[in-house]
Amino acid sequence: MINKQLQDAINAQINRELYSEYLYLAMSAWFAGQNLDGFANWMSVQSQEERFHAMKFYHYVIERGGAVILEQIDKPPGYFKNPLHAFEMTLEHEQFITDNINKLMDLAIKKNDHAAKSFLQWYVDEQVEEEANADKILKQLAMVKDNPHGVLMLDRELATRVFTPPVTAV
Ligand code: OFO
Repeated sequence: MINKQLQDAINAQINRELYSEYLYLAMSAWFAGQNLDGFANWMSVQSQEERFHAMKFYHYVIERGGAVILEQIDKPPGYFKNPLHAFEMTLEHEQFITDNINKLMDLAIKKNDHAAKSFLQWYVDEQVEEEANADKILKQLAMVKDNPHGVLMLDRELATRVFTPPVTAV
């Protein structure tokens, strides 16, 4: 049975993951409106990953005999100054998520919940990748600045991203 405090903290994280899904979907829509379909694809895949993150928590709470409580999801921004701005926000958001995953891990350690620690380790590792992915594209965008040729080249590359659910799926 999951500890109530841990259950509540995971429910709050489910909400953050669902907000992440919503945020990246909003970014995908914005990029599509800019005719940057590769960026839109990347954000759409990112959005699907976030749903996966939320559902992995969701199933875990149920499996541990807890209750999933869904809360209202905040409205994401619908406008971004340029691609660089969207990726600055993405990296900042992922750093915020990492911070919250670390807090969840701190709580699992405090409660001496070994199962939760093992489960949360997947997210700790995943966040390294989440931040690195956003940071890489942000740095590439900073390199090309407003050069349309560079932005279009990057757009082609981001068009190749596909969603592959991790094999460790709960
Ligand atoms: Fe779920 O990792 Fe991004 O937000």
